[in-house]
Amino acid sequence: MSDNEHIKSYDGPAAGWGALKSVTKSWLESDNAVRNIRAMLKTNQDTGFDCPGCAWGESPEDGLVKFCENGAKAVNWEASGRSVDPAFFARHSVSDLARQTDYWLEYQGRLTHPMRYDASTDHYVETTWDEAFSLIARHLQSLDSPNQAEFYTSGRASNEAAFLYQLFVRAFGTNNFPDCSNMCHEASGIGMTDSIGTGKGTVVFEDFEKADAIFVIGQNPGTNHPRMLEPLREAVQRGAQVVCLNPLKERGLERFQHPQHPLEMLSSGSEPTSTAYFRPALGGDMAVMRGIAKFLLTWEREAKEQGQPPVFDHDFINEHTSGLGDYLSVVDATSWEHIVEQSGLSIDDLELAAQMYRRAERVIMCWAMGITQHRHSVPTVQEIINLQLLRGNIGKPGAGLSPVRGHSNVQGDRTMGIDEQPPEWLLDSLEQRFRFKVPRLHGHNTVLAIKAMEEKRSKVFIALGGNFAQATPDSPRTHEALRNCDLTVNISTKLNRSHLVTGRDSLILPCLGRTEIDMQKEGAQGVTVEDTFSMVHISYGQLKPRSPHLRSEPAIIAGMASATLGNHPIDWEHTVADYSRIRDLIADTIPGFEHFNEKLKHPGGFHLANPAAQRLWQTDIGTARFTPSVLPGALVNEGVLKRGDKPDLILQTMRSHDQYNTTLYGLDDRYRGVFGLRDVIFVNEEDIRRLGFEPGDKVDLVSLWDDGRKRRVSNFLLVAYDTPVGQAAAYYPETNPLVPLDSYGDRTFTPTSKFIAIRLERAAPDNLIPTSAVD
Ligand SMILES: Nc1nc2c(c(=O)[nH]1)N[C@H]1C(S)=C(S)[C@@H](COP(=O)(O)OP(=O)(O)OC[C@H]3O[C@@H](n4cnc5c(=O)[nH]c(N)nc54)[C@H](O)[C@@H]3O)O[C@H]1N2
Ligand SMILES: Nc1nc2c(c(=O)[nH]1)N[C@H]1C(S)=C(S)[C@@H](COP(=O)(O)OP(=O)(O)OC[C@H]3O[C@@H](n4cnc5c(=O)[nH]c(N)nc54)[C@H](O)[C@@H]3O)O[C@H]1N2
Ligand SMILES: [Mo]
Repeated sequence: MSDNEHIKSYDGPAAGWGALKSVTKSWLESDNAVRNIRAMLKTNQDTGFDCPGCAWGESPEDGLVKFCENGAKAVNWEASGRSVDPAFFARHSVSDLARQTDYWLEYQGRLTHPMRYDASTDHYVETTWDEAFSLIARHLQSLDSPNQAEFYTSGRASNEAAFLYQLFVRAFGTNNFPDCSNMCHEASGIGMTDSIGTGKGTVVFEDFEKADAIFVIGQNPGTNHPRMLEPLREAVQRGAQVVCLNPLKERGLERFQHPQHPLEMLSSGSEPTSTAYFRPALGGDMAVMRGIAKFLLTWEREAKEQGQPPVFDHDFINEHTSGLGDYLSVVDATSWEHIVEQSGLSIDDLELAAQMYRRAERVIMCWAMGITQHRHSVPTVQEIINLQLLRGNIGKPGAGLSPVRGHSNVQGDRTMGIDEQPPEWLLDSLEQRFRFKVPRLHGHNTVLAIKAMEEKRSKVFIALGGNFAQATPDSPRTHEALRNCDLTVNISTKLNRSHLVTGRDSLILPCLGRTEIDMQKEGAQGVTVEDTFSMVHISYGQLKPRSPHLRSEPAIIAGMASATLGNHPIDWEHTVADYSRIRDLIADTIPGFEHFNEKLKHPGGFHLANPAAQRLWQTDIGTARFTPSVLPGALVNEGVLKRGDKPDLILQTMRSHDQYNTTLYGLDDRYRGVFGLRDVIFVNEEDIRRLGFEPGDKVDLVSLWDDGRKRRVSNFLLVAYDTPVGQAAAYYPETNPLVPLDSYGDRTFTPTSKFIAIRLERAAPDNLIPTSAVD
């Protein structure tokens, strides 16, 4: 393909025919077409398995299978008929494999056998489960302290796997639980817990049917939570407002056609999903929220003077909140100039947004990575909450907070105790039930784990799923840190780069996916997950496992645990013979899960109570809290500014329509008009010319930071794109080498993946072929 052919505009609506075509294509091209279609029809049904895609929930009354293009891709991808078996590893050395793209690696198919790295030949060789478990036990037992091991979790792990894993790791003696959540919704958890006493969303599915306005902030549901488009569209149809805040005009938010409304598809009509679309600067959302609050305050004062009904919900504020006075003082002290400059919105736009907010009696605020992957993400989340508190928009039907989670069980994993800073009640509860001294010292998050491995303080790295080497920031540096380890272990379904960045010893432990039948000693097992609305339900795999050598995640954890700890503190093998035994342990220790096995019998599962949704505030002060944060001065890091480096652009790193995090299903990004290529940077045409380039030029992206390290990715195609001036975008994970390890959110340690100061340089002429291009 020539460069021109990679870029075409996409005029159709989101979902609709394009999505259907794409799903059909991916089904028909898959090597297991019929089996996959059958599998897909079983997703989200009572007897089927939970979609391994995103964490969006369903209405419990609605028995319909929800149709979503990207869920279909996730199922197809897992049910691949190709195999990465011992013969594959005999053909390819690790150094050979490391030269392949991420797309190629996962495309090779499912891992089938436990494999051990042999450094003398640079090949993975087949091993047995017993040998693998005793190698792990030997390494763990030889450490000077349990805190020299890191136990990573990716958010697809079921509740049963996560609970067992945390029990094993704590019985071993550490709280080193870096997890994908550290890179994801950490700010939502921290900000919400401080302000309202719970870290989870306060709404359920039905609230979307009752809201007068739904704000969608820093989120691209058309790609990442496609099933969310339906309630958004229904909201618009019944006259509610959907207000989007996003620097990019995301197709899924602009217009949407639902595949299950055939008439509409025939006419190729589509209705607008959003009724207002504001395009702030990257990192400008706190300023937007502050601007809305400032308008509300102005109108509140005017109403008071004129004897009109108040704008604020004073009954709610008096009964349920603290700190209004201090908050209003910082709102007064924040200048309009500062708000306008940082938000990137005009005063007129801010006023319009404020009017839309004020007119709605019931408002839901949804947000995702555009909010959480910034340095000031916690105060931004808290400013969203401040606004909601002003008008009593938490804990009433049709209103509330909805941090839309990513991985299908990332929320459940935290509930089960995957937490490097565990609450005391959890540790007490484990100690009481299992009678061992639990470690109290807080452990490492993702960034701290990388630093510990870099400095050789940590020597063993074990990953329950995910792709740590690619999902994390500062890639070359992180890879070096992993290579420092004595042992790296990955429990995975498919080959990825984390398997190729090995410690001195390294293991690949292949596991069942969620689509597969999980047969244990006492029968076929189901596993549970918690969705973004705190609904917990059980699901059963339907497909024959890809290989007879695969084990389930709970079985693998039990194997590692019994090799390392014997039958302490539980009989691991007996427990995993029937997962209802794991659920009994959860019922004994985690609040809300009493009678767990019983409750699962209810079709659709059960809802974990959310105290804030009932206006019960489990904060240290017993009420919800207004947080009076000052708007940050400059958003670019002080160190960069001190060095006098002026960034050409601010870069956000995001997902294409054809990927699931580091898993690339393909190289297209249909809605953004990019085909067959991922090394692209979207830049406003005015910026391209200002910087002395032409659209279609090849550039290197150089990241600006103050530690003297060089961070660069090469040969990116410059694409002229409708993005605000100064605000660029490119895909993750290719751009992770640009994210400095030390550039993370205050309190969250979440890498600032949506705010990287960069310079553009002309790419060297001798190497102009982008690394991800295919013909
Ligand atoms: N198909 C598919 N589904 C997925 C995933 C996937 O990779 N593929 N990943 C899953 C996971 S783990 C997660 S966390 C979620 C991620 O879901 P999203 O958060 O939707 O993912 P991103 O692609 O990172 O998109 C960020 C969006 O925020 C906008 N944005 C970026 N910076 C800012 C900002 O400063 N302010 C505002 N207002 N907007 C901004 C971007 O333009 C983009 O539209 O999706 C989950 N679901
Ligand atoms: N620059 C930048 N970096 C980011 C982000 C960003 O927006 N920008 N987003 C961040 C976010 S929100 C997240 S959540 C992280 C994601 O980080 P991770 O969760 O670590 O990454 P994934 O790409 O989701 O993991 C994919 C791998 O999981 C394995 N896998 C798939 N299914 C299963 C299963 O059922 N069981 C097991 N054991 N393994 C399985 C497969 O081998 C696959 O290769 O990345 C973060 N990194
Ligand atoms: Mo995520």
